Amino acid sequence: MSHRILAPALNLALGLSLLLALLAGPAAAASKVPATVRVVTWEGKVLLDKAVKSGSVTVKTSEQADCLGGSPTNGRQSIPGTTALGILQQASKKYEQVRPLLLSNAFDFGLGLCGVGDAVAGGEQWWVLKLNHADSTAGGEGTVLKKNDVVLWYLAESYLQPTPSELYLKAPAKVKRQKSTRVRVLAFDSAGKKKPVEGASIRNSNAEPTNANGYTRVKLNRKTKLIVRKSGFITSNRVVVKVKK
Ligand code: B12
Repeated sequence: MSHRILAPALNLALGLSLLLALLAGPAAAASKVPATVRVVTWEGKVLLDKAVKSGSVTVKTSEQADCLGGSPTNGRQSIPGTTALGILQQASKKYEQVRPLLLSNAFDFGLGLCGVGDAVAGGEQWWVLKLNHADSTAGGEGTVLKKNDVVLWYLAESYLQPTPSELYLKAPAKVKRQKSTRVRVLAFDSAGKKKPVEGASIRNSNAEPTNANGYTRVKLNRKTKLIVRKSGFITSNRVVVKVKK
């Protein structure tokens, strides 16, 4: 082939690869998926409840992560894609209260979570993973996330007891000052089936406990973080309600 024919072909190829590189830039950025990650303990402590964007990450494993048995070792492992463990690792870079993570590599089918900051599973305690309010059937790095998914890592008191249902507070993001506004409390069981919760009190409000359908009314006069705690349940999501005149 002569140079005269080759030159335009080369130019075209170069131009195309430049275009592809330009397109790949935003595509790579777009591969980060926004989702919510909650970290809650059986004592009702909320370590984190945030929207976080995450993608592929690298995590550290530790020989001290013995909560699931086996023989974990110190090491590093990359986790491709956006996963329930990846989002927790991403969050731990940003939020001090959820670092370091204590992870086990003792099993060939996946990584196990033993600790988040000071909350380390000891004795019968264990970290439960829920995706969109139902128990995940895979471990943290096998649980793949889609946009706006909700991940819950819950430190349960004992694997000998059933995991409590997860409280869920449904409230508007904005209300009118001192206007009585209806909110609802539901609870999701391990399979993700929801039911209204009666008799739940909403923290930071002077609302009556919820009725048999899970409803109550709140009146707020300033921006308020609402949350529901009830014995025998996993503490709810936090709803930040803004107040307008
Ligand atoms: C008992 C059990 C548990 C117990 C283990 C503690 C105990 N002292 O018994 C507890 C309740 C802690 C547990 C937790 C979880 N488990 Co489990 N568990 C089992 C089960 C039913 C039996 C394991 C066993 O005793 N094997 C016999 C012993 C001799 O073998 P072993 O290799 O030493 O067993 C150990 C490991 O299996 C380890 N282990 C148990 N579960 C998990 C999960 C992960 C991700 C890892 C890395 C290790 C691990 O703990 C066992 C006891 O030391 C298996 C199902 C099965 N039939 O294998 C599921 C199973 C292993 N668990 C599974 C899952 C998904 C989980 C959770 C992610 C559930 C959740 N939604 O939270 C969590 C782990 C979350 C985390 N912290 O990272 C899956 C793993 C699937 C996968 N490929 O990812 C399995 C296969 C069940 C299923 N869905 O089919 N589990």
